[in-house]
Amino acid sequence: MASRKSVPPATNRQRKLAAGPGSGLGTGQGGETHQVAGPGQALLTSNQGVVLADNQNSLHGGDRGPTLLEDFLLREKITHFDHERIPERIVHARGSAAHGYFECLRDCSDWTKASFLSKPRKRTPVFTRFSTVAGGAGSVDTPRDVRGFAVKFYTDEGNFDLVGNNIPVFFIQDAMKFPDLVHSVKMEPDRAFPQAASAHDTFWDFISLMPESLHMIMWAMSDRAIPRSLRMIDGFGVHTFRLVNAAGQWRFVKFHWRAALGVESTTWDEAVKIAGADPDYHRRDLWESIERGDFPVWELGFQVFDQATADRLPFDVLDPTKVIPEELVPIEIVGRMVLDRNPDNFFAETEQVAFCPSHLVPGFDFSNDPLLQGRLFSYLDTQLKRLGTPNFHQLPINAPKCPFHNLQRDAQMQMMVPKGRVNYEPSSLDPSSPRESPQRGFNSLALSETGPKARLRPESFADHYSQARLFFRSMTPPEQYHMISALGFELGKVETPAVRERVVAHLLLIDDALARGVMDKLGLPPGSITPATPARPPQNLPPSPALSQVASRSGSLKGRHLALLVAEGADAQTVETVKTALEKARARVSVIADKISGVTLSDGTLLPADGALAGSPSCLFGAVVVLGSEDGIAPWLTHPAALDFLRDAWRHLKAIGLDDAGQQLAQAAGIGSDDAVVALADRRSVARYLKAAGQGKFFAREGQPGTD
Ligand code: HDD
Repeated sequence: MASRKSVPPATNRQRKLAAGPGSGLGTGQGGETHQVAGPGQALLTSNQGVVLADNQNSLHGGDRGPTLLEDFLLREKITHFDHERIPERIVHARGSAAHGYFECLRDCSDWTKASFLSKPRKRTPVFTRFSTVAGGAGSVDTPRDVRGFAVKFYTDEGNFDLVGNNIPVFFIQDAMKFPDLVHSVKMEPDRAFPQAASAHDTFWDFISLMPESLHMIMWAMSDRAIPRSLRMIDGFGVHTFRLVNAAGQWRFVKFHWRAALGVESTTWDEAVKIAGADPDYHRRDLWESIERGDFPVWELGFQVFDQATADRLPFDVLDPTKVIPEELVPIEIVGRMVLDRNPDNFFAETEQVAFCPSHLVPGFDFSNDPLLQGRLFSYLDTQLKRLGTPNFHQLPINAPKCPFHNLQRDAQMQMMVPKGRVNYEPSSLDPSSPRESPQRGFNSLALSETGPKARLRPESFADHYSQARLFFRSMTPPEQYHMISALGFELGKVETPAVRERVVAHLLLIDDALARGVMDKLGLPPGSITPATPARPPQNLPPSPALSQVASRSGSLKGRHLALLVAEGADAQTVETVKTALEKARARVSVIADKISGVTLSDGTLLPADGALAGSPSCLFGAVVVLGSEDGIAPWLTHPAALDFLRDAWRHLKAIGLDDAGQQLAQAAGIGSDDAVVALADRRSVARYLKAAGQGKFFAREGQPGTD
């Protein structure tokens, strides 16, 4: 007799869905009722609403006979499954997102008539998606890459999408080159590798022939491209946009998101190890922080300037490969974003969210940046391909939260049922039919644009080196050293010598120390490469210290994830003191023990573990503490996972707190000592450890044995 299983109990999620209308289980207009077995339990149905009697077995002709074509329930289930995947995004395929709100902090009506910026404390719902660029949807979270930072504001005047990155400039100046750039960085077309990595010939070949990319390359080779957490990245709108006020006056604007936690990065070796230890590291971190109520926050800042200021700058504000140093035009904070709710469903929300830089609301306008102008076309086009219909705006995650009405009709997957005879305008048959409003509607600025038609690159876009130099020279020495290492690593993966040399020829124009450092890594003797010939000779612009991410450090432990590695028999009082101090400083503390069941402390109590040593290497944490007892630590003194835990913490420049047993392990691991390696003897030493851990990476350790 074939087996039958009873319907399993409903999950929490199903209960939630069953609780009310609009749940997404096949609703049309005006809510629905589910077929229910009892309180809180929905019955399993087909997509046509037919209750399933058996979800375990297909329909067989006889006990061991063939499966019947008649089985419409099997066919419906399998067909739906076969169609589950939609085309992944050509870039930014790997992403993680969250809901939240934007809170206006300043009346911006002098600058813009956008209502969501008109009143302090006014809140607007947002959905924000972070992404890597080059890898596929299933790729790891920590490659060296730019991070996408896209925010959909559901304003009361329509949706406004701010589709930016965590780097304020871009590789190219004209959208015409975007497909070439993306082809070059993605896996090479014949061999389909490397995945999610720019360290290969085609990318650097393209870069070496496109000097306009060099400023962005400086950023991409900086620590910004290997962030510790998505909660610790800044965001930038990149292009110059326009703000328009109620009187029709306009000013230029650049958008900046600033992470309240400051910008924090991993080291390269750490990023590589995290990729193996937890490929979903950033996604998990974002999700878990929000679940714990530790909501990530960003401030939104505007750089507002007029045409006269733009004319005075030594570069063109329409060129997306240039920043405007905040020392020249200050950033004014206008609001803050708090992400406080995880998506209910990854596909329905994170995957189907459709951002378009063309989604503007009254109070904003575009500039003539040629990269932006190309984007205005590309995103709508890609959403049509990805989501398959011009009705993608009806998906719950994309639909405006303010009323929307128009006379656009039909098309695939039309979810609305418009009533009446009138689907045209002008019309007289239905007085309630929607009408335009010159007062409230979006008006493009009436700017006069003239000139001969031509395919051209403006002369004012010709300086490709000055801002690359400005960036390198604005970094602190450790940051400069990391850039040299990153370039050495990436170019070391390039097989074609001519490509490596062409890149170095550009670096020689940016900064001599930079070029010499990279040449040394590549084994190129000094003087062996002739500098490139620039279209326009680089200038020495004054450095902008604000560009250094070190400047953004908060010094606080809030929001950081620390590991307490505890061996058997550790002193219960010390464990309690350290754990409480870290938690009081608002760090998240994970107890790591030999076994996931926990560890028995000196007083016989069992301390539950959050992770087992084997699956919790120190690369996953911002700083570490090791506590134990003489007997308890003994097995770890020859245990690779325990020794690597400390060796890596040392190599990755982390603050390390150690009791006596921890110091024994440190000695066995052969790590050195410095101000960020703290012997935990009393409360004062715990306070010293907290301070060291709050500083993030201890760069002074770099160059010591056992570090890179
Ligand atoms: Fe783009 C996605 C950011 C230039 C074409 N882009 C995409 C996403 C972000 C950016 C964050 C992911 C959105 C999401 O989470 O769904 N892109 C940028 C920035 C750029 C930029 C900051 C330069 C300043 N992009 C750019 C150009 C083009 C595109 C010049 C084409 C001419 N971008 C796309 C796209 C994508 C995209 C192919 C892929 C998936 C999508 O749009 O929705 O249309």
